[in-house]
Amino acid sequence: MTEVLITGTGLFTPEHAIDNEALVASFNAWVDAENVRHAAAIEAGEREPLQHSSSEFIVKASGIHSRYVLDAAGILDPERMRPRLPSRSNDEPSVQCEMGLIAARQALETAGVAPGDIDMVIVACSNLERAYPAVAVELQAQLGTQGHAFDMNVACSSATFAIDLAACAIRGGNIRRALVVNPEICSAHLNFRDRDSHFIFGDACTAVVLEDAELATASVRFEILGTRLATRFSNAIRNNAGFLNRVTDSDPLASDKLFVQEGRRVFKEVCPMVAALINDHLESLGLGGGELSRLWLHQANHHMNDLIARRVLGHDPKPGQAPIILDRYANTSSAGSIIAFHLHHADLASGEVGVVCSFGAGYSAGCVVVRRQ
Ligand code: CO8
Repeated sequence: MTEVLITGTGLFTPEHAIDNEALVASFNAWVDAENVRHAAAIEAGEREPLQHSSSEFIVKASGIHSRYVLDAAGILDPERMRPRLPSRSNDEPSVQCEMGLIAARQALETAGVAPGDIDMVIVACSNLERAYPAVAVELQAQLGTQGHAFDMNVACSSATFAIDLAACAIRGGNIRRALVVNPEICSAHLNFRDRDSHFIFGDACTAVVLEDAELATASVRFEILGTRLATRFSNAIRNNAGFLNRVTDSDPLASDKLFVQEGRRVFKEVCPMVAALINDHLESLGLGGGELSRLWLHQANHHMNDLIARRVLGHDPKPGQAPIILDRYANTSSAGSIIAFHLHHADLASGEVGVVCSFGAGYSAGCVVVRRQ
């Protein structure tokens, strides 16, 4: 069977960072102004006062200290509380294409692959800035890749689902090289006025080059031993923004058109689902958790990753065995596990095995088992 390798990865990190203190200060300023505005109703018992957020809670509950965003000023302005991205003409590159170009060029350079040698581009992420033409086709034109390109969305699992698809296309002989790109602008779909979730997300873009092993020239390469995907329907993470909003006459600015979740339920339901997926997948490959050198897990919550790592490894992860990047990046949706891989793979020795695993809305979970060559 054709061997498929990951030969390059890339990462675009936005210039602006917001730490918890700055985010909480802006949120609390908005809360105070709202409570003053509704003082009479609060006094009359007709309305509950809004509560402050706190950095201590955010760190304790999630492990997040900071996040990168495309625009900090708009988010931190208590009068606005959403990023301000200038609109672009149809003749300018789209924002996600621009982020994708930076990550993709880095991944191609690492792999030692020219854009013209890529047969397929998949832009896979939680939110796409338009319905069509596909961002992937725009990226294909900007990069100068061959073949075909398309967009896909499996929320936080978009990257691993796209890696599975690309690996299958290479194994099947339809293509020989693929580029997977994950431009996540989570800040545009986050409700910065929701105390339960205003701290959760950040922006980033990752890229991965996959090749038929016969063509690969990169010095650092990981063989894909297998991929496995799982989905189970749940409303616990939901976003009702969509093209029907216009015709159903629903309020396009209502909070259900942004990210909404029941965080505790997600935690309880997703952790066992993910641990079972990884363990079953490893078993089918004749491997056990004890043989894993690294777990590059989805980056939503530190406690979630600790719990999943324990269930897979059979013990607490050793330092560096399940790298955490959410402390600096927060949850970057599908980019998270790939950022962890990008920043923490080079030290693995030949023959060492690891798992890239993402999970999130849907529910969805994707597992990619790799071995350093
Ligand atoms: N500051 C202070 N206190 C707070 C705050 C705050 N900001 N928020 C809540 N509290 C309080 C609550 O009021 C509650 O108080 P009380 O006990 O008095 O009722 C207490 O803290 C505990 O609240 P929770 O039970 O909600 O807190 P948790 O410990 O469960 O932590 C988390 C909340 C961090 C959200 C946690 O539940 C979690 O991380 N869960 C998993 C979430 C997850 O993995 N989600 C996956 C999402 S990713 C995805 O698939 C989305 C893809 C789409 C991306 C789109 C981009 C926008």
